Order: sequence, then C-alpha cells, then structure tokens
Amino acid sequence: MARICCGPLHTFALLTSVLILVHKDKNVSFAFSPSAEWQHSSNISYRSIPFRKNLSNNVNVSADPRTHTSLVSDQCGIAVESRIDCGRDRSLSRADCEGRGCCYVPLPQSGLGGPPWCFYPVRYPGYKMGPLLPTEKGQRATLARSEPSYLPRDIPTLQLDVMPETLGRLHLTLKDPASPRYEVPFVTSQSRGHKDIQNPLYDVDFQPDPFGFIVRRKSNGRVLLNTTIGPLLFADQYLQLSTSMASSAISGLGEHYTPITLDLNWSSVSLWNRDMAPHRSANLYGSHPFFLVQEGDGQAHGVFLLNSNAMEVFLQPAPALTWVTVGGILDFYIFLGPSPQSVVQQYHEVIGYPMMPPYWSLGFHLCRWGYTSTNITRTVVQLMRQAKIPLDVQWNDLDYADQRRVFTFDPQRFGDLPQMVEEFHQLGMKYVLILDPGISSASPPGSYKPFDDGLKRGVFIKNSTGQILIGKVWPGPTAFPDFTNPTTQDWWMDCIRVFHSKVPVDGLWIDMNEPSNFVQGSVDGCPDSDLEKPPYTPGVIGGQLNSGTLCVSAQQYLSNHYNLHNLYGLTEAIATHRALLKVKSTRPFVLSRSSFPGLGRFSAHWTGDVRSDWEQLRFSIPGVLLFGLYGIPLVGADVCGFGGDTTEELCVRWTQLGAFYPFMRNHNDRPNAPQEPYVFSQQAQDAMRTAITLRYSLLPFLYTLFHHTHSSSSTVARPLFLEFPTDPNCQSIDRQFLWGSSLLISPVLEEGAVQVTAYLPPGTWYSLHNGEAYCSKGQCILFPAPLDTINVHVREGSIIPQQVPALTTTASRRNPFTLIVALSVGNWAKGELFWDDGESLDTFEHGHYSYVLFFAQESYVVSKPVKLNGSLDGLVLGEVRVFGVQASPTAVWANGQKVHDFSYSPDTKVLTVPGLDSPMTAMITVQWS
Ligand code: MIG
Repeated sequence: MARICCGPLHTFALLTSVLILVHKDKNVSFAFSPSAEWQHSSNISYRSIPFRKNLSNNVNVSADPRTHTSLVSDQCGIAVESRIDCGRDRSLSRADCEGRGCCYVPLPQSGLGGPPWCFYPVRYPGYKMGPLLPTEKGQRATLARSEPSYLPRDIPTLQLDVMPETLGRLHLTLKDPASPRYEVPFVTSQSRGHKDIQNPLYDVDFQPDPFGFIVRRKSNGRVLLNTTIGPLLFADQYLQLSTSMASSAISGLGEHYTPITLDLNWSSVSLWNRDMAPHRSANLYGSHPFFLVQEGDGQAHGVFLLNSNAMEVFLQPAPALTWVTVGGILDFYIFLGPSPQSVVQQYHEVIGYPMMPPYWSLGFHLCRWGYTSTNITRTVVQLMRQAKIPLDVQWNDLDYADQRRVFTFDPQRFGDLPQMVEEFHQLGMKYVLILDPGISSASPPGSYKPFDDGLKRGVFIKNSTGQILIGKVWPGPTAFPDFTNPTTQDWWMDCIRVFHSKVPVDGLWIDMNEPSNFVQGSVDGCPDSDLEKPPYTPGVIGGQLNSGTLCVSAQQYLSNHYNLHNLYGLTEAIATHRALLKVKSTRPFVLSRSSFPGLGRFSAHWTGDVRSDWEQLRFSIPGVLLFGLYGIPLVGADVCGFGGDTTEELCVRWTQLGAFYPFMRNHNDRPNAPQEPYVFSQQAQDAMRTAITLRYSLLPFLYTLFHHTHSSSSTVARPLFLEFPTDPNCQSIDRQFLWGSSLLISPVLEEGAVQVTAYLPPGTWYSLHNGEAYCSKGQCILFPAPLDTINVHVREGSIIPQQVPALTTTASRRNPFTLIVALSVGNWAKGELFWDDGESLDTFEHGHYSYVLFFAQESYVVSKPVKLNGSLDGLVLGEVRVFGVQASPTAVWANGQKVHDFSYSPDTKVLTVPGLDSPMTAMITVQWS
C-alpha cells in the first residue's frame, strides 16, 4: 500500500544569511567600526556587525554579464534579485532615475513583473539616527533627514521607539514627534512594553546613517530582518521600508487568492478591503498585514505592521520584501516564536484571542440567495429533514427584506417570518439573517425609522464637505453608518433590539462591509484631492482607492475614510457583536465578509463569492488555513461554491471538504442551479449525509479545539507546517490540513479522481473510518477515495471524543459519547473534552464548564473528569474504540465489570467496546487483556 510517490516535495533551500549589503570594492569603507557606526539596543549584549562580503554569492548574478558592466558604479553592484525599485511611485526615465540618485541598469528581463531598471544604490541617503536614550518602555532615538527625498511632504524628523515587550516580542514604532499622525484604533490592547526584559530571543542593531535596523535570532545569530538593504521613506502619504527575509517560505499578507506560501518572484500584494470575487492578484475583502516566515530548521518568526492604510507589499526573490503604505505610522511587532505555533500565539496576544463560538454554529448551515418566501424557506428545511441530513442553521439572504431595506421584512412573502423562526426553534434549529450596512436614504421621511433615527443621531459617514455621503447598494441610495462613533454603536444596537423583538434571529451575517458601493465614491462622485488621488496608489482593483467603495475623503468620527476604510468591517462586527450580546445575553454569532486583525474576537468569516469550480475548491484550503493564522478560526468557503452552477461530483467533494471547514455553510447565488444536498441523486445524498454526519460525530472534538484557540490561541484548522515544523516536506502543503494536532484531512480536489495521494508525516496514522494503521516514514501514500469517502487519519497517541450524531446539535449534544483511542507505538494515547452549555457567555472565564481528560496506556483507557459544573449531567460514554491493539484480547472490563459483547478485528487491530452507558461525570476505566 505504501509507496513513495509525490516526487520531490519542495526541498527547503535555507539561506543561512541574508544580509544583502553587497560591495565589491574592498577599499570603499565598509569595515566600519561597530562602536562608531552602529548602535545597539542597550538591553542586550553587544554584538559587532562585521561586514559580510560576497553574500551575493547566494544568488547567481553571473548569468547576466550586464549586471557587472563597467557602467555600473560600485554603489550599484547589487545582485539582481536584491535590487529594490527606486521608482515605485511612477516609471522613471534614465534622467529621472539618476536624478533621484538611483542606479539605472535595464536588463532584458526587467520591466513589468521583473527586476527593476532603476534601483537604490548601496547606502542610499535617508534618515540619520541620533543616540538611543532609555525610556520607560525601552529606548528612543530621533531620526532626521538633511536632504529632502523625492517624495512630496517628507516628514523630516521621526521618533523611533524600540520596545522589547516580552521575551519573544519586540515592538518598534516610527512616528512624527512634531504632529500626531493617525494610528490604528481598536486592534491592540494596551501595550505591555517593559524595558527590563531579561534575555529576550532577539537582538537588535542599528545602522545610524542611513538609518536601518537588523533583528537577529539570538540563539543562532540568524538575521530575521535587515532594513539596511533599502532606504526608509516617510512622507505624509508614502511610507516605505524594505527588509531582507530569512527564507522564501512566507505565509500571510491576506486577503488574497493564493497558496499557503507567497510567490516571491517580483510579485506584490495589496491590502485594501474590496468587494471582489476571489481571483488571483486581486485585493479581496480583508486586510491582514501580518506574515509568518518558516526559517527552514523548524523555527519561525512573524511580523505584524499595524497600519490600516492602503498598502502594497512587494516581494522579490532575494528573498526580500518592501512595505509601502500611504499613511499612518510604522508600527511593527516582531514575533520570535521560535515554533510557528508560538508565532501565531504571540501575534494573537497582540490582536486578541478568538471568541468562543456557540456550539450550534459548528453544525451545518444552509443558505442561498433566492429563497424568496418563508414558505420556500420552510420547504428547504423540510426537505433536509426528509433526506435525514443534519442541519442546525437555516439562513435567509436579502430576499427577506422589504424593498431590500435592512431591519424590515417583506409583508407579503415574509409576512410570517417571526412564526417561521419560532418553528425552526421548535425543531431545535437556529436562524441567521443577512444584514447589510447600507441604510436606505430614499424612503419618504417618517417611513423608515433606521434612517430617520440615524439622521437625527448623526450616525452616518459624511463627505468631505460635511453632508451625509450617499452611495448606492441593494436598496438604492444609501447612507453608511460610521461605526467608529459610539453614538452609531448605540443606534445600531437599538435597531437590532427592535428588529430582534419581532424576529428572534440567532445570529447576523454582515455582508457588503468593505464597505461595498455600486457607484464610485458616492452618487456625487468624489472631490479631486490628495486623499482620493494620492501621490502613489497601491495596485488595487479599479485603480483608485474609491473604486467600489466610499470616497476616501469622507469623514468619520475618528478620522477620514482614507485611514479607516480597512476597519469598516471590523468596527461593524464590534457593534453587531455588542448588540447581540446585549439583546440575547448568549454568545453572539456574527459572520463578517470584511476583516482586519482582531476580527476573530467578534466574528466568524467566510471567503466570499467563490466560484463553483475545482480550482476554487482547492484554493479554499489555504484560504481557510490562513484565516486561522489571522486569528479568525471560525471560517469556511461557501460549500459547493457560490457563483456559477455546481456539478453533483463537485458538490459531493466540496461537502466532504466543507465537513472539515471550521465553519460549514452551503450557500448559492440567485441564478444558479440549486445545490442543497437533497437535489442530488441518492448516491450523492448518501455521500453528503456521510460527510456531514461524520462532522457531527466529531463536534465534541472540534468544540474542544475552539476552546483551546479561545483560551490559548492554538489553531483549529492547522497547516501541516505548524504541527510538523521540522519536516521540510510540510513546508508548503495546502491540499491537506489538520484539525488540531491529531486529525489529518486529505480531501479529493480533482474532478474524476477516486484516489488521493496524501502525505503522512513520520509516525503511525490510523484511518478514522476503520482503524487501519499506516506506518509512515514521512511519505506519500495513495489512498482509495471513492465518491462516498473523504480520507481522515488519526495521529498515533491521540484520543478523539465523539458523540453519536443527530439531525441538530440540540439533539446530538444529548447523545452518548464515543472515544477513538489511537495507540502510539509505545502504547499510549491522550485527549480531552471541554464541555459547557454551548451558548452561555464567558463560561471558561467564569469556570462554568466541565473538563474531562482521557488517557490510555498499555491495556487500559481512562476517562477522568477533572472539572464538573453540571453540564455533563445525564451524558454517558457509550463506546470505546481502540486502534492499534496488537493481540486479540481475551477479556475486557469496564469499571471492573466484565464486558461480553466487545469485538476485535485481527485485520485492522481494532478493539470495539460498545454498550458502556457509563456517566461522563465519573471516572471510567476500560481494560483488556
Ligand atoms: O452583491 O446578499 O458575498 O454571499 O449572497 C452581492 C447577496 C451581495 C454578496 C455576498 C453573498 C450574498 C450576496 N452578497
């Protein structure tokens, strides 16, 4: 069965050193004296920075002789891969380029999408750094430039703050000390800066002139960031900083349609929230200026640039990266890991740990645009129940609203909406509605309270001259609430409270919150200004910042839209979460399309308008995994695809993969062929039922993973490299993923395929379906994957709590538990269960939960409650299945009583002990011999 198959999985080319100060002439002084030319962050021991010659040998430049022609001055002798574009803001002629003091060296491959023709020389003049002085939080220095840069409105003097905040976290800011600039609100809790961190994992050195800094991993001296490879530019609307990278395996900088590691071949990614169906090279709904770098030896670090302005990040093969943002300050957090999972944790410590979702939100959700009445919606639910396919949450899209105005419902087609929701509740189900931010501004006065009231309370975003900005969305002309205004949050809560008193929705789906606008900027266009047309516009869809959204000169309570645009969805999520919390007093469920760091504390996310095709199915995996890194673990793509017609086969495969998205919702666009599970053949329905039922049986395990991500920020859907960081084969795998550390999911992603090639990291893995063991040396194995099967493997040493599934979680939560015990080679296993009522607020924080530990050794399994709060009362352990029992047991005991109907399969080496009926609130021991 086992065969080594997938050929060379990317072998990791570790660049041990990436200092890219290239200089060929020994006589030109680079042998600077560290004490004179370099400053060192005082809390760490002194390190000199010897000039590392010929590091460009890492990259082959000799292939192109023109690189080293005599025309090129010594200052320009920079390896092609390391050349940093001096003309990002506009294309430059030779005269322009040299006028900037840059190197002009056209290459056959340069131009669009290749290395730059015009690049900065070594030590391009910039800011000069003054002495580092101690502060309460670390150290501070003043940076000043003597000559202006080529950009309009330079900030001539900067304040640098270096704040070692924890052993693994360094915080570094650059701002204008003369006049305060916009800084991102809402995201970080109070900075925990402390200058007395003893022995941190990092080392920082500064090059004073031109200013640059180098961050090293202290343990091995590896250079993680080196910003001396290019100039710091800091003008009012153009901030730029370049750095070398410690490897080419970089994940993050979302939201984009991309594999799990980014393309460094002279590519760029723009961060500017946009209503845009996922496709390559487009800025999508959210912005996440964070990335994680796998260093190649199992260690990793991360960088977060806390900046919400429109940003473009340029990636080049050196490997190196250049941030360009059009406003705000430079506010960097650097996370030293050293494991990739700890990088994620350190990042989430800054942006906040994810919320604990209500249990029901982990069930199956069904939605489509085009359920045009309550009766049609009721029928959907009936047909699902007839097909015996689990469904926890029924949804309605815009169809419900009266003239598409939020906080109303159509009196004819949805006249009995309140009763319908009540009926769903009687079935043990939940109900979620869409809620767009745009508030119709065209209803006659007195006929639409949300607008009238909002107008009175001054909640809407204003244009640059102080009138309410009117755009156009589904209801026609609309005003946009400014959620940065506390008054708006109160008004929003009132709207939700009034609506909820009529229609008791269980959660809200906040769509269109980039915000999306069908006219550019506003119905009156936008003014001609530096905000609307900055000196440099990042490469965004539509070419302008106001494309598909509001005029960026629009005014909000905290700042202008230019600064706050990327926060619109986050601020709406905060307001919606807060409103639901007040109105319902249970854990809020909010699903937001637009996102920014910190969203995961308030909301779930879906990946927007994905097309029903195989490529989008495949890319949904990195999409989901990356949102885990961004701290939004409750995430999924629309199962079976949103745009275009699905096929039966695609929909089956998508349902199987979707059963392992942390958030699972089948959702479809209006014009498309229906894709509810019951519309397909019996065979397809059976396959979908199997997949969704499998998910339901695993929900206790999934819920426990969510508890961990909420309490300690471990990831739920986990890329393999996070769990197996020292296995180079896992570096870029994104066709498979893990749930936590112990379930490996290997879905079919190709049309017509009935087998799947799956990489199993070294160790024993058991088929979740039948317990068959695979002993892997770290190899690819070909598994059968007929249409009714998704391959899931359990890692040796783990115990997975399951529960007998049902058609809703309301019912399944009362069913007997089952334990899957996957014995390790050394005959042990462990696992745990977090359990509470599934919906009360802050149960972990208040201790209102139960916790059960499971462990197995040699020939017994123990279930041991370590904390009980009543939530497990009446629940029983029904069955234990032990994988990897080498010899057929002759007797089995449960709590000392002989069990007669156990079974053992000599083929798969699985021991099944059924009919236990033991209360989960007591210790249970199952033993065999
Ligand atoms: O302009 O509400 O991404 O899920 O069905 C389209 C209708 C608006 C976009 C969402 C999609 C939703 C649709 N919405």
